[in-house]
Parts: sequence; structure tokens; C-alpha cells
Amino acid sequence: MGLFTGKKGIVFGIANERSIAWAITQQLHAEGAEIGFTHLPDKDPERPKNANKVRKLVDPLDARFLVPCDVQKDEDISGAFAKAAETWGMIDFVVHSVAFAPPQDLTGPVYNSSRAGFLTAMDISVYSLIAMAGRARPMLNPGGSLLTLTYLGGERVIPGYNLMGLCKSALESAVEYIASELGPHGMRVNALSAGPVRTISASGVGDFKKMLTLYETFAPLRRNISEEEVGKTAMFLLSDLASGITGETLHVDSGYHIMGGPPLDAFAQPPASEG
Ligand code: 0WD
Repeated sequence: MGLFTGKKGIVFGIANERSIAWAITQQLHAEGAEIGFTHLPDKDPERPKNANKVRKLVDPLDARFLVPCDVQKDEDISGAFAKAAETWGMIDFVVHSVAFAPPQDLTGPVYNSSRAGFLTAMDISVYSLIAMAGRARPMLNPGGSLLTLTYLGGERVIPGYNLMGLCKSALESAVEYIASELGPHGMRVNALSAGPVRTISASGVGDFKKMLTLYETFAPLRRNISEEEVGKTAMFLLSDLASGITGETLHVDSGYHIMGGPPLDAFAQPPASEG
């Protein structure tokens, strides 16, 4: 019997096999979860590239459903939860692994962000969690939980993270407020703050090789994290093992976030990725 045997939920945010949502899905599935998925709607229904990419991944996991969902559309979010209600009635978990900022606004400087870019980034990256929490509440079983993905750039300035840093600050604040509102109903919501994972989204926020070097040099564990580690911790936070944890931002980053300066041995030898 797995930790998620008999549990049901929705995963938002698989774009391809590198997506963090996919790493989380694999762990949930291994523990026996029944999962329904969404994909970004395709512009040309004749050539459903997004749908096909996600379907190829989730079909072998016995996906209970796969529906299009643009989180900028209320009716799409409602549609995904309606599909879950129709499939199961009640659910136990929701994974929110969605973020976006228009590239021209993401590259910074923050003070040059356009109003439209700011609103789009906040809408897709923050409001979407709020919208999902509202729809999940009436259909979450007691003990049910929500999880979102965040990054250290929401707590401190990470050069290059720019506008997305503002979004992650707001997202983490939303997690705290929603946790306080859902808590009395026995429901939880947490954020997982991941170290760098090479995905499509990550390619928009700077030089990945430099990030790797930084983590290998500065992080207490002297390495970056793996997608599998992110997936396992996400599964833990969503599971009953974490029944006493809510409103938390848990870092899966080899301890990078605790450092206030470089370790004394930082530049004694070249990091592994440069060796
Ligand atoms: O290093 C990283 N990759 C980190 C990512 C470190 C720490 C946190 N994160 C966060 C991201 O900010 C995001 O919140 O993890 C979450 C997932 O990101 P990911 O797995 O790195 O990125 P990706 O595989 O691109 O998935 C994000 C997906 C989109 O992918 P694309 O590449 O198509 O933009 O968010 C989805 C989409 O599938 N997405 C949307 N879904 C519904 N409606 C929308 C939308 N409007 N826009 C983007």
C-alpha cells in the first residue's frame, strides 16, 4: 500500500518531461495516487502539440483525465475542477506548478516592467493559485492539501530573476493567507522552494551553468538538487506524513538559502561542473 493509495488529485503545469510537475507526478504515482492532468491549450486544434506531449507522458500512468487549461481563464480553471468532480466527487490534492512572465519584462530591469507584463505575470503565476484554492476548497477531503512551487528569488534578490521574484513573494504570501483560511477546515497549503532545475521556464531566467556553479560552490551540500529530490519532497508535503505542516515554504536547495556569504573553501578548487 502506498502513501497515496485511494487518493485523488489534479496536477497543473506539465509542459514536457523536464517539468517539475512531471517529477512530482512520478512520485505521486509511485505511491498509488489517481491523477488527472491539464495542459496548456493548443493554438491550432489541428496540431495539438501541447496536448500530445503531455498525453504521451501521462497515459502510461493511467491518467484519469487530461483537459486543456489556460489559468488566465476562469472558465478553464472551473472546467478542470468540474472534470475532477465528475470523475471522483471529492479530491485530496492539487499541484500548482505554473508560472510565466513575458520575456521582455522578465529580462529586467524590474523598474522597466510594463503594466501589462506585470499583470500577466501576477495573473498566471500568483492569481492562478488563489483561483485554484477557491475551487478546491468545497471538494477537498479533510486532510487534503495544495502545493505550489516557488524560488528563493521571492525572498531575496537573485540577479536575473527580476519580475518573477515579485511574483514569488506574492505567491508565498498567498500561501500563508490561504493556509490560515483553509486550516480550520483541516486543509493545508504549502510552497516548495526548489533549487535550479533545467526546464523550459528556467531557460528564461538566466545562465543555467552559472547557477549550477553557484550551488556547487556555495550550498552546504556543495551540489545542486535533482528533480527527483524535488518530486519526493513535494509528495511528502502533499501526503499525510506532513499533516502538521501548512503555510510553509520548504527549501529543497541543498541548503543554499541559509548562506549569508561564500564558504571559506569556496574558491580553493574549481567546482565539479567546471572541472
Ligand atoms: O529551476 C526551476 N526550473 C525552478 C522552477 C526553480 C524553482 C521554482 N520553479 C517553479 C517555476 O517558477 C514554476 O512555478 O516551478 C514551477 C514549474 O516550473 P518548471 O517545471 O521549471 O517549468 P515548465 O516545465 O516550463 O512548466 C511551467 C508551466 C508552463 O510551461 P511553458 O514552458 O509552456 O510556459 O507552466 C504552465 C505551462 O505548462 N503555464 C500555464 N499553464 C496554464 N495556463 C500557463 C497558463 N496561462 N502559462 C504557463
